[in-house]
Amino acid sequence: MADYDPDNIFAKILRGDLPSHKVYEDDDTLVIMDAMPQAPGHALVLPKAPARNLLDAEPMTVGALIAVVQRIARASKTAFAADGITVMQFNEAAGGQSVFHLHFHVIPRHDGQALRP
Ligand code: DGP
Repeated sequence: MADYDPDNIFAKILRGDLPSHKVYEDDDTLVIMDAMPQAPGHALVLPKAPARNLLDAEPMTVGALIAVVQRIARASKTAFAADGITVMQFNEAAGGQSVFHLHFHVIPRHDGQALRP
């Protein structure tokens, strides 16, 4: 697996070098809206700690992150009057990852509506 690249897009957002639509922040975690949403309300949950993906993240980092994923999933279900929530997470290019800083997708879903590609 490649090393962590400190100049990936999410690292730049976390440093404040690039803009983002922030929806939640605490000491360990930042939540932003996805710039290419697959459905309205598509959010991304990022650890502030550098981690390329789930395969190289510290378990403590993952623990804090998943608690926020749950919090955002619950809040999104209410805020977007969703029928369900999809949580997705990809690892390495072969696994569908395109930005190499660990993140979870949290996507509000409505009955009968497919995700945008
Ligand atoms: P993936 O690495 O495949 O899990 O998905 C990366 C996601 O990041 C994808 O849904 C699009 C989103 N994205 C890419 N560039 C930016 C950006 O500059 N800002 C934000 N907010 N999202 C981005």
